[in-house]
Amino acid sequence: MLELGSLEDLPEEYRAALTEQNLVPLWPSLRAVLPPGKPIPRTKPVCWPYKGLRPLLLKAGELTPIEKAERRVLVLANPGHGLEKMQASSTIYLGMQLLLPGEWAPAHRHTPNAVRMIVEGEGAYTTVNGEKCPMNRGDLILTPTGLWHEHGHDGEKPVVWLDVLDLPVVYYMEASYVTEGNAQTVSVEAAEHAYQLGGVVPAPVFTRNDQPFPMLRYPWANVRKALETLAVNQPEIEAVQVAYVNPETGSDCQKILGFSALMLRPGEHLALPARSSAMVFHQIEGSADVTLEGHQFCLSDADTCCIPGYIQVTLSNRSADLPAFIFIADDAPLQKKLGVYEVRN
Ligand code: GTQ
Repeated sequence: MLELGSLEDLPEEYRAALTEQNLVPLWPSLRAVLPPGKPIPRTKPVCWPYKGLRPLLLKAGELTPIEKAERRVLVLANPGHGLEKMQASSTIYLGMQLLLPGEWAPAHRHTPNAVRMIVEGEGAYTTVNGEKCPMNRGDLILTPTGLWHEHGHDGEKPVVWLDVLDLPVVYYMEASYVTEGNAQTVSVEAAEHAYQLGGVVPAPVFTRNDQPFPMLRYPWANVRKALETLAVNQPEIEAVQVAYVNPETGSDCQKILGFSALMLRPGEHLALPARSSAMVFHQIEGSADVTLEGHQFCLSDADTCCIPGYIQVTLSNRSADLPAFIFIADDAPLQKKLGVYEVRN
């Protein structure tokens, strides 16, 4: 590949004349924006062990009252992007949120989409568009773009959950903003029972459910059962993995980020092909090694890590006796819509 001219090759007064008219020569920067063969990601492989994070999050509970935080969150920031950017990858935002007994995080709605993966505690709930969703370990709760949401806690112990948002994308598009609201009236207790069974959906004669986000809570007990059933009934399947989808359409449950749950059978090593999308792994149960070029992360309960795209990764269950369960977030839905999604074998 030809070596291109640098900025310094150009006479100073020429460069000044360009700058004067808001013009930039492409060739000195061409290889940076179009590197040969594959991208040069800013996203670094990073792991955030829960053991290190938890005491600092609980300390934030002492240092900052909820009224002074609105959302009491420690952001899992990728140093490759600069910590101040508050990004795990180019598209994914991750935050660990703490709610103490009796606290309330007031209602708002915003353009970025969020999901919550519940990490610990009982008795908290998120109310999304009037639907009250209890928060228990491993549950996934959607708070999609534009829907009102607030968090409350009637339990006795701290509750912690992982927030996954497409905030970096929506912010980059200069489309990120929030609207404050009043406490919602609860109109329905979590309606996930309407979608108990794959393949059949509620179909009332007079109204079809045409909401863009019909299912807001995916209880872990159901997802875990689906994975275990899959493992038992399809022993030949390559990856015991289920995607969180919109039960009305079967497509990704949100438009920008995709979510799935993976079960590693006891002793299983699963080699994933290099894909163009960055990925986040969060350990729900058990423990697993995440191995990629030059890095190995050992994930145990509630640990979270992020890896860039275009890299092969192997997931290994560290136990020979017990399954390991991992929650996965990636930006494949966005990449597919934009036509840049790739799998390299
Ligand atoms: O709970 O609504 O981690 O609005 C970042 C922004 C959580 C939330 C975050 C948010 C929220």
